[in-house]
Amino acid sequence: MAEAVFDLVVRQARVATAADTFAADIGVRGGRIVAIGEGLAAGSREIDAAGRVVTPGGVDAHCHLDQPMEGPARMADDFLTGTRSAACGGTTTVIPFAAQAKGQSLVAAVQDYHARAEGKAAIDYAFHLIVSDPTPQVLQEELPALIAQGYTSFKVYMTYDDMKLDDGQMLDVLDVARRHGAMAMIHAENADCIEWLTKRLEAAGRTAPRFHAHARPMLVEREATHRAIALSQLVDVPILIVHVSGKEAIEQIRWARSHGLAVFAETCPQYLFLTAEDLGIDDSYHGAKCICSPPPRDKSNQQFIWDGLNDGLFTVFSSDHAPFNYDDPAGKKPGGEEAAFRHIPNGIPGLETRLPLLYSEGVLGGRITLQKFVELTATSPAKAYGLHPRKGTIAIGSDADLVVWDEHELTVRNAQLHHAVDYTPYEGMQLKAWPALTLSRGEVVWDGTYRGRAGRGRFLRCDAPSLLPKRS
Ligand code: DUC
Ligand code: ZN
Ligand code: ZN
Repeated sequence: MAEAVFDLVVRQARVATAADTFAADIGVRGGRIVAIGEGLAAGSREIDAAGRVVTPGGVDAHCHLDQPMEGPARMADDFLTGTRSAACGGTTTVIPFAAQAKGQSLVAAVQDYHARAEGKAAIDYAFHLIVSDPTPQVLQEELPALIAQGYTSFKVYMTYDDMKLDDGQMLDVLDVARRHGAMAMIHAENADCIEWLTKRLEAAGRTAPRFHAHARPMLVEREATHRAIALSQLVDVPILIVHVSGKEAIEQIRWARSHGLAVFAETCPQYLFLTAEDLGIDDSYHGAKCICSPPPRDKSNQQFIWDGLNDGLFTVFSSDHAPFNYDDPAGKKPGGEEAAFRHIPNGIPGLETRLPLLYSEGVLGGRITLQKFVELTATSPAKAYGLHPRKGTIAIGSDADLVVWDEHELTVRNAQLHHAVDYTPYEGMQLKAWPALTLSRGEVVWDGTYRGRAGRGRFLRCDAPSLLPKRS
């Protein structure tokens, strides 16, 4: 038997990157890709990928895990169950949020979040920050210091009472992003419009889950998207608008791009595969399962999202996994009761289904190319948040984070998923593919059975986002 040259060789893969598809063996040593070629020498371990597409492991750049919440709400997934679920769906890097509570120091929020991840994460992880209280201390000291330490992206909210910033505060934090080379992510919905509509709906007794979508129509997202663009233009800094839901917000982003502004955008599976009808066509409470913000729109908007994925409008495709149990006083039934939509925690699970949904309906459904799939789910998110080329691609020197795909018919069943949430919004959906294998730094973490281990995931310090202009 020939002496092993590699720790692992993945043989005869149809390797897909954001640029190409080609047949090759992949040689792995020390958790990294060290050779790509034909007829590589033997590995201590060999995986036969003949005829199989092999993509980079997914980078889910927008998910919420064990994020401290106001009131009774508690996220169902911590770092253990969330990263386990991610691995089983082909994702090998997650970027959840270290969220500053108002009155809290940003550094304390980061320390607390590290404690939540440590010993639990099964795949590698970085943190975005959420800035909810931009005090002078945060703006002048904490945020610049954290950016320099590898937390190079942060999210700001234009809605949610416990998170939202006014326009002046937005300008202040955007200015920090510009001066220190961070990526600013913006949740764009107009808080005052939402509150005004919510009160009117409540006064009319319209409090069933489906009215969540009535309280957050496209207009409120469109207005806030335009305002975010204007604020970024004033400061002269790139921004990334997260969870874009449909046509009118897309039009604002196209307008910005046509004026030469660096406005990036993200969308999520819920805007391709759910509609407002999933929040209920009558007053049934089950619609609470699909309450997220912005809400899913109508069928016609789904096509605008597909078009935006295809033509470069969107840079990133993330899950916005925000896991709350349905039948749970800490979840979608606050205090154990069916509640008015205002009180239902926003968010749906999606870490494990993100890649299979897009691969099945996008790639195998003939809507996007395999290259586009890799770009949106791995390469561009890694570039947007300073993790490329370590993550997000198949190249010499990159971590051996790989997915071997199995194209077969299957039905999504929550019972077969690995998160800790008691439902999936995609229950019963027919898919055409699922990862046969997920490798994280060369270790098999999913082969039809979860093989990961709590605590094997490593914290990743992010470099300056490579999508941003270089700073001199
Ligand atoms: N909306 C958010 O902004 N964050 C988490 C989940 C959601 O629906
Ligand atoms: Zn958001
Ligand atoms: Zn989110």
